[in-house]
Amino acid sequence: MSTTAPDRLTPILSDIWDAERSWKLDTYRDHGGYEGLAKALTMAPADVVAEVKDSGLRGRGGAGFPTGLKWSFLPKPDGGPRYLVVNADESEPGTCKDIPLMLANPHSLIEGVAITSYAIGGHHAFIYLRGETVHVYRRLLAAVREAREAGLIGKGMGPDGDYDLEITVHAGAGAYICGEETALLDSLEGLRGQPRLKPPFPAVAGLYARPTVVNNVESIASVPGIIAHGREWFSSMGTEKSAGHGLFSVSGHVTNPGQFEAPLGITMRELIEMAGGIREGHRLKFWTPGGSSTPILTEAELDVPLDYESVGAAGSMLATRALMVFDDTTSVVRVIARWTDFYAHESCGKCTPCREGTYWMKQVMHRLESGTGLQSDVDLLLDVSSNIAGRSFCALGDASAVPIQSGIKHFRSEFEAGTHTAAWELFPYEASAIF
Ligand code: L3W
Ligand code: SF4
Repeated sequence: MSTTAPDRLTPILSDIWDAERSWKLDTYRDHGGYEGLAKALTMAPADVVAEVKDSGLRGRGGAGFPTGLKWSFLPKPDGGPRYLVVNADESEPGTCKDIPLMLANPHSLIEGVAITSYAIGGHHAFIYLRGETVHVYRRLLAAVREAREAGLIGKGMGPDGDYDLEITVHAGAGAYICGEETALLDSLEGLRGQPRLKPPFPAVAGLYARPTVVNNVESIASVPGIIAHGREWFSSMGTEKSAGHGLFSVSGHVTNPGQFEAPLGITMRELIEMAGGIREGHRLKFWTPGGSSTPILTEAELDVPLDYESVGAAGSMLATRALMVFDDTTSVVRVIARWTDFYAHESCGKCTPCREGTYWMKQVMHRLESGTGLQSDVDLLLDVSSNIAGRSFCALGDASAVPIQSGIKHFRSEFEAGTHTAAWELFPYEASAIF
């Protein structure tokens, strides 16, 4: 983690990341780890839910949905199982916060899993991990074993020894769509990972059709601090509607890319400064607030507070705070062509607008990138993308349209520079009438 400009940093999740063997139970406990769980187990589960709800914590996986509110959607206990599933399938281009968190301090997640499971009345929790990250898988398995051997999870937890919790770490096969919560649940059940129709939401019918809470890694790892220090402590950071602290992942053309943990509402200008500035001799061209799925922003938005409301008002989304920085050497068309390749590759194929549309946008982007696009291609991209957005089965389709639409909005001339006039475009006839 970067250590510059400490006055604007709030190293809470990342406080021990630089400590020796930070991933070990002893290190975590030396820094107050598992105190939140001990406290939670003395509270009524409903009070734990209320504490998280009142803290203002919002989901850190992209949508920003209020975490405690989601927990409170679970129906009343009926004697059957209910589950917590942690979405650790971090795959969004530019998003790189959950994997470092799980590597550097897996126990902060495990403690959060134990508190959350207790709060919702679950006795079996799953951590669904991106398949390619074998090193993270091993680290989580070792940490779960450590916690179990120390009696922190397993049978007979709490002062009265009447609470049991099992944690299963599951490695997926590496598909971006499995980060969509219902595709994740299908994958976890052993099915092909494709989104389900919502409603019912997982809170009502999730894993094995039972009530299930699905939360992002960072959301769950934020819970122990809230319980240990209280709702006011958490809500005193950030803004009124976007409370607390979060990991801001600054990557790309800055001098010192990295993770910067700060209150929500910090600005991109401050973060770029903390990251050592734009690399020497260059100027900022554009940036993303939350990975490739969020509309790009430019220098004009550098002072926008990075909270859900302000970034939304500026025409984008805070999402996962994957702040990718691009300087004046960048070809916008090339970047967006790579992102479009990504969406075309990761489209699960379930619905036609996304399956076919991402394929066609990819073809057109490649033409523009190689300078062989048609004059009509820029408008064709806008047409295809507008037939995907809002007409697809899940957010992946909408996301694939975002970079193209916002790229053309800001840098249309660069797209047009990739075109030339083809012979048939000179004639007002249908191509089929000519050939
Ligand atoms: C019960 C209701 N539950 C909503 C729950 C719902 C879900 C949460 C938010 O996508 C976004 C996406 C990406 N009763 C409910 C209810 N819920 N109404 O609230 O739901 P939703 O559908 O708005 O979001 P989501 O499916 O969680 C997340 C965007 O984030 N994104 C992030 C990508 C990040 C990664 C990664 O690598 N970590 O993939 C970037 O832009 O596009 O819009 O739990 O069940 N009435
Ligand atoms: Fe699959 Fe794309 Fe349709 Fe989502 S929008 S269901 S990823 S084809």
